[in-house]
Amino acid sequence: MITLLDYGAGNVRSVINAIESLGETVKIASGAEDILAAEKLVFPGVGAFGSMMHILHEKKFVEPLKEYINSNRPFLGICLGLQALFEHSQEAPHLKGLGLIAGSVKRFDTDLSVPHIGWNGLNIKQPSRIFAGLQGDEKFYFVHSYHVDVADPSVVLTTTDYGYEFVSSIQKGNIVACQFHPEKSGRAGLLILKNFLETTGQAIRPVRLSTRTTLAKRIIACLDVRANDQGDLVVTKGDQYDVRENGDVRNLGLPVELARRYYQEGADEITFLNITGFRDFPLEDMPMLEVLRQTSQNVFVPLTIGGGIRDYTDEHGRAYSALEVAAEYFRSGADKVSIGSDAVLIAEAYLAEGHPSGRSSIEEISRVYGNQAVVVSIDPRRIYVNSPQAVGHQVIKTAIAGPDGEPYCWYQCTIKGGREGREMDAITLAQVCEKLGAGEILLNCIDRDGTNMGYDIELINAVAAAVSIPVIASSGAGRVEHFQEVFTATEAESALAAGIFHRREIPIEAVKNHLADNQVEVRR
Ligand code: 1PR
Repeated sequence: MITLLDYGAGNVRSVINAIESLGETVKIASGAEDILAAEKLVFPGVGAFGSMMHILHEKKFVEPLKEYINSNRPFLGICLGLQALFEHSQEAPHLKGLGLIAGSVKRFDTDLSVPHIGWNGLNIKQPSRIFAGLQGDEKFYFVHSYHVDVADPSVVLTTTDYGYEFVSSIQKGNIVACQFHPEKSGRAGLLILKNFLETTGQAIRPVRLSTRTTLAKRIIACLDVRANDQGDLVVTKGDQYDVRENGDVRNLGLPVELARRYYQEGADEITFLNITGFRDFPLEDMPMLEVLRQTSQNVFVPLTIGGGIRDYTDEHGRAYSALEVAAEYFRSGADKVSIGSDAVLIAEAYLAEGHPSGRSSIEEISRVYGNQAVVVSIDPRRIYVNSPQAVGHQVIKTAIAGPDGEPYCWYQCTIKGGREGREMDAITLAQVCEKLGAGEILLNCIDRDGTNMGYDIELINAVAAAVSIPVIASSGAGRVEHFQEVFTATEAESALAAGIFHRREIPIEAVKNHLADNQVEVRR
């Protein structure tokens, strides 16, 4: 029996699913007695250090946790579950950590994008039984803006490189804690979890040891989902956002099945976009939640869900906050939520007021679950102009001239799935959303969507240059060379595609082989 500490973190469902997939049963600790009686304790956490410590005190978990950990029984801390063991954190300087490991938690100080999101390796510093079966060159999934700074090097189990070398896991007696997410790191992650759950086994040092690790570029499979005219939930795909063929909604398969296939084919992340979410209300739209629950039971890479996330009042006059919607998605197995139309409206209000409201969905969800859990999905289209002064928006000089030879363009944001253009440009939107707490930008392009013409490199460069959070390139992938182009001609950390995967034109493996053959770091 595994006891799991659930203080309301975003990834609890994923950890439970992963442990259950290994044949173990999980008991959620409801009070001090459950912690003190535990045989093995897992402490998963994702989000903000401050709200975590507040909840641990509110639930009177702090003293029993210290007592349990000091009893040297098996303990596994994940992400914030690692950071909590330290004395304090720059993320909440006024609050103390558990102080069981000497040292503190620091924000990444690098020119690279923060949060550090994606698949990175481990420099192994000492033998451990959690490494049984690993080669040593596997990559694991990280999503964090802060890392631990250890006072006593003897507890360092692994380090990882991201701008500089940081401690990515520690081991002290039966205590193991890691910054990365084994529950979301595919087969390699499940192996680490399995090794922790088994109390026997030798401490080993894998054969393929690295001295330096590299963050891989991510290949993301995207499933645009909606109900077809018969009311069935299907994966569809638009051509420049038009999903109808001969009047019918294109049906490219079932969401849970396709997600499973892409996981097995090596997708680094999977994104579900409920493309008619703006019409209905997610918490009434149970099928989408069910898709997430089923998928997260056997897909162990990060899941993002988007569509309809906003404050909402239902027909009974019951008001729901976007935070409630996001909470339901996280409880159902999502690791990140994606906000589309609502982000444009929030940014418009921000620019009109000149200051944040503090109550927007982006601010509220990032405050509770951490900014790494909030993706903003942008649906722009090109508007050509003859000079930068022609409009009051951020304009770029383009090498792809307009229909009348216009040498400039701006990227108009749209809402409601491209149906309504707004007086907002994509660069400004990304900048405002980063300020409000978004952790990543999903940068689609209506002009390129479903065209197989390749990504809009100019758009991606313009937005990536304007923000310090990771940018996901999206729309237009048609050949393996398009992925190489986007990773060599832009700063994009990941590339998303849909049509070519749904239509089985190019397998994910072929994309990764091509990238690896061209010296682009990928997860194998
Ligand atoms: O506005 O918060 O309700 O969210 C709605 C979400 O659904 C947004 O993320 C929006 O991007 C998405 N969406 C809305 N309508 C459509 C449509 O296609 N009619 N799909 C749509 C967006 C963009 C990508 C697509 C890439 C790759 N599709 O997700 O997968 O363009 O396609 P490709 O590789 O085939 O070129 P809200």
